[in-house]
Parts: sequence; C-alpha cells; structure tokens
Amino acid sequence: MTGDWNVDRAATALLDCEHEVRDRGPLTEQWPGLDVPTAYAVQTETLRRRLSGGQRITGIKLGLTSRAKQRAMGVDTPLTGWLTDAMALAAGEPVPLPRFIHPRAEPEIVLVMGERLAGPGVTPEDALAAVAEVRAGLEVIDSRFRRFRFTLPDVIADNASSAGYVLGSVVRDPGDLDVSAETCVLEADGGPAGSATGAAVLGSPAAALALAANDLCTRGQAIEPGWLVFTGGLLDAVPLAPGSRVRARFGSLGELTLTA
Ligand code: 0L1
Ligand code: MG
Repeated sequence: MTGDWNVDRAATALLDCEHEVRDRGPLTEQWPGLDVPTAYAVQTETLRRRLSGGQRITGIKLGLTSRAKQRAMGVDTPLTGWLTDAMALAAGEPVPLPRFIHPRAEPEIVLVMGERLAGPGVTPEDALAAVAEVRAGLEVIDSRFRRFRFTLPDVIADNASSAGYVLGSVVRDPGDLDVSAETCVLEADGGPAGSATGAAVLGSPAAALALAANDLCTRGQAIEPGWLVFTGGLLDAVPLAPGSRVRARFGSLGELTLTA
C-alpha cells in the first residue's frame, strides 16, 4: 500500500522514532514509490519542524562519501543531511546514551565556512577558497532504521542518520594543511579500528564540500558562512555502547575521544 504515505506522514514517523528512541523498518517497505527527490522533501520537512521547535542550523553533513562507508552500508551514492545545535555534544563529557537508539561514531574532517558557497559548478578549489577553518570531528550517527538497514531514499529521508557531533579544538588554516593527506587513526575500546587519510572522502574533503554545494543548489539552497561541514566518515563507524571509548588521532588536527 503506497496510497496512505506522503511527506508529512513520513516526517512524523521518523521524528517519532527519534523522540521515542526506537527504530523501525525502512520507509520503502511501506512506501516503495519513495524516490530521491521525495526523500529530500521529507528531510526538508523534518528540518522545518526542528527549526519551528527552536533548533538552529549549525551546518550540513555529507554521508557515504568514502568507499569504506559505502561498502559497509550497501549504498554507493553520497547524500547530505542537516546539523542543528541540538545535535552538538559537549567535548569531554560522556555521550548521553539514553538519547540514542543504537549510536555509532565515525571520524571526519570538518570544514568551517568563511564565505557563502552556492552551486552550480562549484569546484573543489572554489570550495576550499570559501573555507575559514579545518578541524577534526567525530560524528554520532543513529539511523532510525532497524540494524542500520535502508535504501538510499530511506537514509535521505532520515536526515542521513544525523544525531550528534563533537568538534575538535585544534583549528587549522586551509592554506596551511593538505586536507587530502591529513591522516586519521581510529581506536575503539583500546584496539585499532582502522586508519585513513582525507583522500578517502571522494579523493578530498574539498570535493565533498563542492558536491554538497552543487547538490544543495538543486534544491535552491547554499552553504552559509559559519556553518560546519562534516565531510563524511573517513572509516566505517564503530558502535557506542555503555563503557565504549572511541579515540580518533589526526595527523595535524589533534585528537578527539568519545566515551559512553
Ligand atoms: O555520516 C554518514 O556517512 C552516515 C550516512 C548515513 C548512512 C549511515 O547511517 O551510516
Ligand atoms: Mg558521517
């Protein structure tokens, strides 16, 4: 049955899961006609409701920009989602696990915008020229879909699994750092969980930023000064459970730890 589903109902279903801290099956099982443009309309509606509830946009994120993440999730198309102030986590404080369904953490290179960036036709060079700061980040993702199983339209509607983020304190000038060559070593619960460089993200986090600007432009939007851009997980995400300790050590962007 697809007739009963529409953008409003899907937005309510996803936000209810978030507020009630429970998962659900993929929307596309009940609404097989959900396509990518309609999924972004659902995402936009959930953002509208967050903002009318008093939240503020702090930036955007890209999802599924690395082969490691694409392979792990079985979806090979990058996507964008919104970040708001309600998702900001306090650095150094334990992750508030009761707020999340089945959270996972992933290390990312974060670009902080100095200038407005609007597509179409944005190149990685244009994108980097609009960046004021480069920082390290750990994103907490928390799909509203059971066992993180979804199709591309599902995960787009679900705001790219956005749930939380923490930002590193080391600030670098984009002109002084090769973002593609920046290294990251991830440890989970005292053991190695992988390593990568910025090149894992579409060849360069600058390419991810350009993609985001060009993609947002198709929906009449631009990336604004001051926004954070989480450019995508460098490595597959690791689960956060009681007692977890996840540490990301970056080459020149410092170190970030999340405990739960
Ligand atoms: O930030 C991400 O790459 C997540 C995008 C959505 C897919 C997932 O939940 O892993
Ligand atoms: Mg991410």
